[in-house]
Amino acid sequence: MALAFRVLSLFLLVCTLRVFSEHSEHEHDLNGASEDLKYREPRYLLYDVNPGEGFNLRRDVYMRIAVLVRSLNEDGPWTLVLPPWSRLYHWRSRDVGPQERIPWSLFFDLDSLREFVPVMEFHEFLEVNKKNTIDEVYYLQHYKEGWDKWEEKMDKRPCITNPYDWNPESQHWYGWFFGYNDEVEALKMECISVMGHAGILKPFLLKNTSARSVMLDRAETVLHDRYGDAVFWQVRRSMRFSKQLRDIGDAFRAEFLDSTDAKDKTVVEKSWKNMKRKHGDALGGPYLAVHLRRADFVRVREKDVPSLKFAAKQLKDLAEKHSLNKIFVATDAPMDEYKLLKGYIGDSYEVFKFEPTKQMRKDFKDGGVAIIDQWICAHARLFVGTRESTFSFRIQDEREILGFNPDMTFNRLCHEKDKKCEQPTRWHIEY
Ligand code: GFB
Repeated sequence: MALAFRVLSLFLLVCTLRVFSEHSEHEHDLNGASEDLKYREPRYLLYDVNPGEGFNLRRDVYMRIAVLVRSLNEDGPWTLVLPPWSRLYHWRSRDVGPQERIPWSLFFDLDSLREFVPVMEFHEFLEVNKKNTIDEVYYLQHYKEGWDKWEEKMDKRPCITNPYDWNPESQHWYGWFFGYNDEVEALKMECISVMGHAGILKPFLLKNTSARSVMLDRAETVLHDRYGDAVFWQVRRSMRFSKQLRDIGDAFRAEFLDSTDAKDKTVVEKSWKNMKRKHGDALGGPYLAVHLRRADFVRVREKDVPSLKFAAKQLKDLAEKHSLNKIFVATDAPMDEYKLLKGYIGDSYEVFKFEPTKQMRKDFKDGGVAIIDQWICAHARLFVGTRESTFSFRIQDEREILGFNPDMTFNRLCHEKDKKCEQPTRWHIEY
């Protein structure tokens, strides 16, 4: 048993190093590393995010942690364990089967992620680990006393709130663990107050613990090391959607929107590393795409969400200005609201919405359908989003990667009372 575990560990380590040594954008080269470093057993970094956070902020937290794990690999082999998607607040469809323990491979291309950093699914980690325990969990929190001056610091502190429970029988901690709460426990759990960037955790992980598997809970507490720099964009570029979802989006574009990559100048290279587009390289399909965030936004961001009538007016004005007669609508609005919007737009424009088959909804769940909407928006000639929605932000990044003219990307709908109607910040891609 022990021998089998060591052989499997060595195999994983070799895979990890292979992925790493193929990494041309990587500054560090493990081929030149000492023998000692090459044959050290891999360590595993797991993380989770505040349960209330949505899908697209979670994608952003992945980026922060992926940069940390890449940096940890300068010292020895670490693998990032991807947190399964379970019970997200917005994923409420009841007729699609359970929306729990969803692996990342349903939504993302893991080979592409691995071109930035070694990753594995949580179920793979459990197989390799051979036991259903995580060695150490650190629950990140802010400082109880608040702060009056920004400084990078972290300290072990008593927990302000603690969602983990001590199990006196097993002498372990139990908690949510991405919906694996019946199966997985932790050997140790402590709270850390932290103010700073993700990189602040590196010395702690290297010097203050030698645990094989370490989990950082509430990982959104730490910030991006450098927001918007070339490394930020490398990890963002590596986050390609799974091919099956892209294919569905592409088929919809071709059938209804007269949009193909060859015509639209949006052909992607096999590896994101070989794709360095300039602004204006991409043309996009002959349609205007809108991300119209409604649902809870109508309530919590009332000042940013226009009435359906005013949204329709803005869309018609933009479509006319850019001579586009097809409008694609991505929205989380209920069907009756969508129909109202379509009515307000009128017959002068063809209005489309992606309507998945029953089977697609079962196979890809709410998350997959949302990604298909994002993919179709990313390929439009002109995109207009919703203020402060991370869903819209991720479409904007995708369009930066494809090489659109920023004027055709950084646009948003405005509330009728918002006379200034300030447009989104332009976060441009860096190579
Ligand atoms: O992605 P997300 O974090 O963006 O959350 P925000 C919105 C979720 O709603 C998505 C669904 O993950 C989708 O499941 N959704 C939104 C959509 N727009 C669309 C769409 O056009 N098409 C489809 N198919 N689905 C934040 C939340 O949302 O809003 C926070 O993360 C909080 O938890 C805040 O609720 C108010 O950044 O827009």
